[in-house]
Amino acid sequence: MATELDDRLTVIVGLGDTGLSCVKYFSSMGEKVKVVDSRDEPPGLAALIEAYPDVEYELGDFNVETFVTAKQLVVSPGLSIRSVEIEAAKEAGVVITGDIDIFSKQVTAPIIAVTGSNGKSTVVAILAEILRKAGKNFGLGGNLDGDNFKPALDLIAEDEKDLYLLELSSFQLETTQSLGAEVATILNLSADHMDRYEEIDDYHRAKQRIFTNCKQVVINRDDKESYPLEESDAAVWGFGIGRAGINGLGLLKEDGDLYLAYQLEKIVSVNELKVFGQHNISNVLAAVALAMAIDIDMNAIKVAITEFSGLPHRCQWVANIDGVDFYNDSKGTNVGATVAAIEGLGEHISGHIVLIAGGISKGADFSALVPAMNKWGKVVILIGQDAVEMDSYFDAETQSYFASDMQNAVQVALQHATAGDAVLLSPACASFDMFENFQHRGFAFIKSVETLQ
Ligand code: UMA
Ligand code: ADP
Repeated sequence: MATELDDRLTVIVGLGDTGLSCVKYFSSMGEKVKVVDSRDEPPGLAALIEAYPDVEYELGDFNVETFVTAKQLVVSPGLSIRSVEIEAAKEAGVVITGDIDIFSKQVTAPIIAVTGSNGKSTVVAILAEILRKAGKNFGLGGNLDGDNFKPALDLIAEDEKDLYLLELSSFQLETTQSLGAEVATILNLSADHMDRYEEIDDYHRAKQRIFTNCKQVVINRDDKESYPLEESDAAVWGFGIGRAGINGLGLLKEDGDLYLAYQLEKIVSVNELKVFGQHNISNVLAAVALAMAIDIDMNAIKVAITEFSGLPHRCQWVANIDGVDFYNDSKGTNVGATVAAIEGLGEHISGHIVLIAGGISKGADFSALVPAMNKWGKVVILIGQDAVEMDSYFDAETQSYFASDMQNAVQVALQHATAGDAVLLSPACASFDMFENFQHRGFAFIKSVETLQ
């Protein structure tokens, strides 16, 4: 009996980095694809035309017909799967998937998967250093930025790896059915992307998908929201800023010194770390737990964690001007991150913090910034689209000022700082109203600080 030919197309939704990696992957598999993007000039267009001149594309307003008649939709993380067209396709029985889902079905080597509201890139960078020191042949990809960046599907074109280390966002997890990681973690959970989710629970549920069918989990004892909601047989490792329990990483006090420890075994002294702040100790502990879960040699772990000096744009020291230190935490794009940065830096310096914040609020509730600033700060300088909304949260204990741009913000900040204080750019907001991305915002800060010298 003749079988009917399925001439429906795989439709790749989004022509950014993910979209391009999907085109590359499907083309290498001989699968016919079409690409759609709601933008008139998506960033991947020139590369698509050059490398894949035969691939069809549709730009501008989505055509629902393309969606409902597709074989499957491979949706980029920047787009909500709750959009009308994607919902319509789902109703019509079209499979909705994403790059991570495809990746996880394709590879056989173990996957280490890291998500969380904050600290993902830092933990992944520390773990990558550990794996390098241990001589592992591993692929590094997912929701990263900068030099480390590679969409997951681009890793498949490379030579075979022993294991894969993926940073995953809630957006990527939404389209992932069964990751099946060797070890998975939600580092922490606080509100973010509330412009994309109706409720914090939706965001939480998306993050929980990281645990589907995983063999081992790493939980943060200080954040119950990081625990898997579903019971499973997965082995559990814990980390937290407290005494380490069974199968746990934590802190141990001995003769007045504080040590990172596994159960009762000291690993290194906290003083030997180059990064500061409780959030970073937590990040290092998480990376060690993940490394131990896959049996990495403790010597490699020790060397890597004591050498790690932090990523750019994350509480990065920039300069000292007249006794005032300037720190770039442009990657602090939500309230939880900025609170962690204020507390970490506040404990680290002798004076007070002058905070530069603001941008696109993403529907955030900024209340948690107030006690942190009242304790560790003295002045907040607000920039960007939602500066006035942000200002309404602060009380009389923290003075606030508006600045017209980054240059103006650092000038006003310096006027209000005295020797021993620190000026901290940690916006608690997205950057797209004034900058291309958080890196561009961080570099604008660094450049503005340089003009003060
Ligand atoms: N967009 C449209 N119309 C479309 C498609 C996209 O307007 O049809 C917009 C989206 O709303 C978004 C932008 O285009 O603002 C980019 O979306 P995309 O899905 O094309 O993004 P990619 O270039 O594929 O990059 C994505 C991740 N970006 C997002 O999820 C927004 C990158 O994470 C990731 O490195 C890359 O996939 C490869 O895995 C960056 C990021 O900002 C670092 N992530 C967010 C975060 O960390 O907070 C989640
Ligand atoms: P992500 O990749 O999740 O955005 P990063 O490692 O890039 O995380 O750090 C982003 C920002 O989040 C940092 O600049 C810092 O302000 C804050 N941060 C880092 N680690 C933590 C943590 N463990 N808990 C809370 N905030 C953190």
